[in-house]
Amino acid sequence: MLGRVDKGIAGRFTVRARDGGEVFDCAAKGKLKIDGDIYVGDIVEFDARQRIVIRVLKRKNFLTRPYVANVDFAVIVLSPVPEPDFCLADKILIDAVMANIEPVICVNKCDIDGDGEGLRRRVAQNYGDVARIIYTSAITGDISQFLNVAKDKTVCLAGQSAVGKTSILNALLDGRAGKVGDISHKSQRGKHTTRHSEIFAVGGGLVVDTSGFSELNIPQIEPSKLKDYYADFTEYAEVCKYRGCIHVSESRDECAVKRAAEDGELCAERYSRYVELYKQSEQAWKKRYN
Ligand SMILES: Nc1nc2c(ncn2[C@@H]2O[C@H](COP(=O)(O)OP(=O)(O)O)[C@@H](O)[C@H]2O)c(=O)[nH]1
Ligand SMILES: [Mg+2]
Ligand SMILES: [Zn+2]
Repeated sequence: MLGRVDKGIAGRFTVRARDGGEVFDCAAKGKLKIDGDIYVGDIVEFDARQRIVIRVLKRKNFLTRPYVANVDFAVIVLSPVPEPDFCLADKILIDAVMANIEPVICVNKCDIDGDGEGLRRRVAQNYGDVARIIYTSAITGDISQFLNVAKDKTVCLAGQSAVGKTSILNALLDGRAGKVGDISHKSQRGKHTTRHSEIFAVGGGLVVDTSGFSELNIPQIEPSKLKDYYADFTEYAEVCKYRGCIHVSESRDECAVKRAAEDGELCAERYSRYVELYKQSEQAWKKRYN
């Protein structure tokens, strides 16, 4: 039989059959492991009688941080509290674009964002040219923009801990998505409550809740290719002096991307995070291949 992996913890997989939607608690054949061989969202062949996952069918696409397969949108959630991690958002964005998954940025907790100068404005400056941006408040139940994206689609909620991913889902499901974490007051980071990814049926679509993380490795990519995943650089990059300009150590006269960032045409903080990420990738790449 064919089914979809809705959840996987410690060698047990919740597989929902394609026809009928019956749910089976399965083990996996041989050494197949969650987040290594089997991802949440995978379509698998399984033996319903013996309750064993036999093999994973070819994926349409997948992310590895978080591990999730066959999604239409990666919704990257940011919120005013805890302190938004734009570096993490950049990295998930790159991962999504690399995986051919359309990114959406969701600013949650709009109820505490104040007006004018808040996170909404900063996010629009950073990502307005890169992704669709939506605004929600899980607490007040103002999640219609999220619903518009999720309708009839498979969307993955991604982003740092405690931004309200599970809360958004709970608002959609009347609390059935499970426990919401607190924000620990010391670090303002979320406590880890969701330790795994899980798929929930929402209306006609599917939403994957994933565990939050505050740290993420750099993308697995050749440093000189990193720039190709910054759609907002493209129009400037076309007029850089040198073909293949990296937009890092070239001079202002040579590099139109650098110029645009300095002159405020391109979001300066996004550009400087790019330079930082480029340097980190370069170091990691050297370590790996020297
Ligand atoms: N003010 C406000 N707080 C929220 C909102 N959404 C979530 N929270 C709170 O943020 C904390 C973390 O939420 P949670 O859903 O566990 O975040 P997750 O780690 O991203 O899944 C909880 O204390 C929630 O009550 C929101 O829209 N507004
Ligand atoms: Mg959560
Ligand atoms: Zn350049």
